Amino acid sequence: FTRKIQLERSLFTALEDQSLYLAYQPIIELQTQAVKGFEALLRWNHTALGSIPPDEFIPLAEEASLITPINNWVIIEACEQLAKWQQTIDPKLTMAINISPHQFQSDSFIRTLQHIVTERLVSPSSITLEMTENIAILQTQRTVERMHLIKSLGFRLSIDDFGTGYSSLQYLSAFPIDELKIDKVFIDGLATNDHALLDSIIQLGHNLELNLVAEGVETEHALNYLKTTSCQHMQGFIFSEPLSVQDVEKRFLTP
Ligand code: G
Ligand code: MN
Repeated sequence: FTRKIQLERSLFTALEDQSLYLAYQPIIELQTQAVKGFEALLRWNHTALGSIPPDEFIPLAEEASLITPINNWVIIEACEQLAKWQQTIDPKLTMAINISPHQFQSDSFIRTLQHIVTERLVSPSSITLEMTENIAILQTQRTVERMHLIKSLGFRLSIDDFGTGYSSLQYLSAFPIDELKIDKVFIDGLATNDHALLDSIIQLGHNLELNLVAEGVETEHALNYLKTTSCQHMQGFIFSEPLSVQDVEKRFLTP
């Protein structure tokens, strides 16, 4: 109880004191091992209590009505960071940003996207918005319309944790999406030579002409298997954990 109150109070200043920050995990092209871009991941390093997982602080932020400013900050911050790295590292770099189902339905989310476009913070075609399949559980028609609006602004759309949520495949042809991120559970299966579902998901994505990203790749074995498939990209500890801005620049900024 006291921990909860302590966390909630600190959340009010977490953006200002920079204890809330973004970590960036590289997304790699499987065949060339080249860095395609990064996924921005929200992290909180509390001054007294240390690292607080998003699962714990996101519900608190929702309760304290801080979730909207935090969500909008994440999008703007990740876009501004990408604009810098496109200038200093590689102009073709992309950024993936996680969007919650609630955030997806909010007007301030759309206004933030419009702000990025009108202020030319970065090209929207280099931004991929990731959402889980659960986004479609309710209000399918409204969801599809909203996706078309986001696409018309020029952003890319991706389904995160694919294969673990909403079980209907029907939405795949209704949604104007560009990419599937294959959930880690299907990659983990490779350890026991269990690749029937992984193969099927890759085939499905391929048939729908979607870009594919394998998530949570941790072993050489999994990496080698993926290289034999038509999956284009991967993300995982085998290449890199989520990194701080400084660590990204140490590793990828060649003087
Ligand atoms: O829901 P989403 O797929 O966006 O979550 C990504 C999370 O997975 C991040 O918190 C990230 O730190 C974690 N992650 C990224 N790569 C790996 C990995 O190779 N192994 C494990 N266990 N976790 C990972
Ligand atoms: Mn994600």
